[in-house]
Amino acid sequence: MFIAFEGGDGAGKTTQIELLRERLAAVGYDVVVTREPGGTELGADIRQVLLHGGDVAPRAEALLFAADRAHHIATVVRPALRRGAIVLQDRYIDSSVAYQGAGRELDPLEIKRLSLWATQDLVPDLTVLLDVTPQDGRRRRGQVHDRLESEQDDFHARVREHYLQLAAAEPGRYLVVDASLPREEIAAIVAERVGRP
Ligand code: T5A
Repeated sequence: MFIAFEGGDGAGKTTQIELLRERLAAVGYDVVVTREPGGTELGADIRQVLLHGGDVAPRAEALLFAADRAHHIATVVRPALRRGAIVLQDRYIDSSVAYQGAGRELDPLEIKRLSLWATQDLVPDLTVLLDVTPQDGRRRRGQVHDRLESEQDDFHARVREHYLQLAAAEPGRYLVVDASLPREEIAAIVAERVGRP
């Protein structure tokens, strides 16, 4: 089972992934927690350039996220899924569609096609979208902002809106949760949807 967690910066993805990991591991599931960008050694270098380097042109940014994804899916995620593990992944294709497609105003459909090519069409079984307002996300992140997080609230508003559109288009494959709920309440909603003990 492949579960992606998506949402604006500071939505609480890392927190929820850890709570679900604990729950699944406690009953003996093989659980792999990973993230994009940066889920591999190569990805860590790409992450550094993307989030903490200098200026990157929008199309170069889209290609670098896709390159990280291609390597990550081929070398970490597909092998884990093949051996029967549950993969919990912090960000996936929808991050590119929302941030580069809607946020940077590149064509969201082209961005999606690029990532589907990069991953040979690997689609998550479930995507958990933690819906956070730009203001709440900014407050939760505190003083530390990387290159994408430093974008203005209108950028983050476009990202949020596009995420919600993606979820509305495929309700069977998405779980949308209000990220302002208490951690344990969100965790219970996610656990119920995942449907494992
Ligand atoms: N990006 C990424 C793209 O533009 N395109 C792409 O294709 C990809 C893959 C990644 C950046 O790159 C961009 C998107 C991002 O800008 P990142 O470091 O992975 O950077 O950033 P985030 O994914 O945003 O990670 P964060 O750590 O900032 O946010 P999380 O993981 O969503 O949130 P979390 O769990 O760390 O929580 C944030 C804070 O809120 C608190 C936590 O304790 C923490 O302090 N919190 C709550 N507070 C109140 N109520 C709750 N329910 C809470 N849950 C957590």
